[in-house]
Amino acid sequence: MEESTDRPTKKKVVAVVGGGLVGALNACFFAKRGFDVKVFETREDIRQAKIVKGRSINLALSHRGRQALNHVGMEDKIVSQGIPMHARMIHSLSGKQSPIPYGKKGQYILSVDRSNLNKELLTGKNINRILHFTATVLRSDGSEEQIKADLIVGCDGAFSAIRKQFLRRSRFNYSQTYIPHGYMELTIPPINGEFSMKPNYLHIWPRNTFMMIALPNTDKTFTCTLFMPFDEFEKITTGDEVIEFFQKYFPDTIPLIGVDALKRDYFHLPAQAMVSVKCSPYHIGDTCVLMGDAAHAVVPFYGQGMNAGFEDCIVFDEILDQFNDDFSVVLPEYTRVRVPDDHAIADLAMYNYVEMRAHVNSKWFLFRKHVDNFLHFLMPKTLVPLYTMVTFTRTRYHQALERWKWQDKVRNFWQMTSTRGGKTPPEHHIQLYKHDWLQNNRALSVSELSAGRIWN
Ligand code: EGU
Repeated sequence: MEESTDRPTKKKVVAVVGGGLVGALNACFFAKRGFDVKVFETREDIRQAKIVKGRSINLALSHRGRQALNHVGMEDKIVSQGIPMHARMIHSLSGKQSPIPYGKKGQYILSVDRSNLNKELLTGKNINRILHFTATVLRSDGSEEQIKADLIVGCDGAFSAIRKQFLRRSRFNYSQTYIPHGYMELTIPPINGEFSMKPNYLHIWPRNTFMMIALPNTDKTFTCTLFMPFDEFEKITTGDEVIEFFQKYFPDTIPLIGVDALKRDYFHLPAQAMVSVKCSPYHIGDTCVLMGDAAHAVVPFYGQGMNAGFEDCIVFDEILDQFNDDFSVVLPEYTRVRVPDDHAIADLAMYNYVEMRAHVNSKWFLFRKHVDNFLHFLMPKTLVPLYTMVTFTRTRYHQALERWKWQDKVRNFWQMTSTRGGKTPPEHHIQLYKHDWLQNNRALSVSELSAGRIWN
């Protein structure tokens, strides 16, 4: 609600630092609320750039991200440019392919092109009148161009310059963890102008420590992402060794990528690092707030990095509504509400990394997902797979994490009773168990999960 008597003339200025995915989306959100938005970006304007380097090429857009796009009227456009993935396609070592649906019929995630999405967000009709691209860095000492803003929104990624200012302050918590794995992107070209594998799937080659996934692109290529420990990347030094490695772990992909392309592209770029960042609070006073990777970089093993960052924008927008754009109340409330959820998705992604690396081959992956889907089929209200809550709902991440902890106990209980020769317990047993557990509500701390070890 506009209190036109209090501030009738001047629009509040919001400086969004970072013109990446979250910065550009945030600009749309703030413009829609009637703020005077200025976007600062040190890289060249990607709307004119030919090659955009760094960061992964395609991303999995799911419910949370779509909801955020919907708030700024861009969901339909972006969805129409994405490729639906209704299921995973698990590739075994022998080349056998097995699909596992993501959800019920009609539930799917989308493969979207990062640079296309970024361009669309920067040219969205919501922000064309306020976009202020500049090659100067926003510096606290004002040594470059100076602007006065009522609010600074740091959306400048995992290595945020804005967050660096937070680090100098008392009582700011910060941790960052590099995982031992790196990733490398390779391309599967089309064959005779057509996709060379089934397009509407997220293709996965789970091989414990080594893992590859492939997402479809609109130009009928697939972008493969190979995940493996840096020391393994370094062991491979010649083209022949690359082929030998692929022959051993991903033989069915050699003809798809092509021997020559593989030998060449493997050495094109070094493997990229993955970092997980947690911090709190997300704000300073009533003037500065962090969102997206600047607040919480996550490892990519839940496909939620962009989705979580986009959901930050919705949450902030909802709190602005609730407190009439009063930044002195909105900023602390945003920290209070959002930190537990962003920390939870950072933990879940790290946990999935640890789990996949430890014992996820194709058989195990198929088995686990089928068990989850079957239990969900038996008790749709009680046992919801974690990835379903994360991917297809806006269940708060910290609640999804809590629920998953007791569901795991329920499953163990069920497995225990059934291996003792008992039948599947009737659902009220499960309900009782859940009730008891909720009564005790002594949640496992994250450090008790194996992901916790990575943090310490
Ligand atoms: C990793 C890198 C399959 C894009 C996690 C699933 C990912 C993506 C999974 C990347 C996996 C892993 C989920 C989605 C998605 C699965 C998910 C992972 C997209 C638990 C471009 N992950 N990713 N989980 O369920 O919830 O299919 O870089 F291999 S989408 Cl690691 Cl849903």
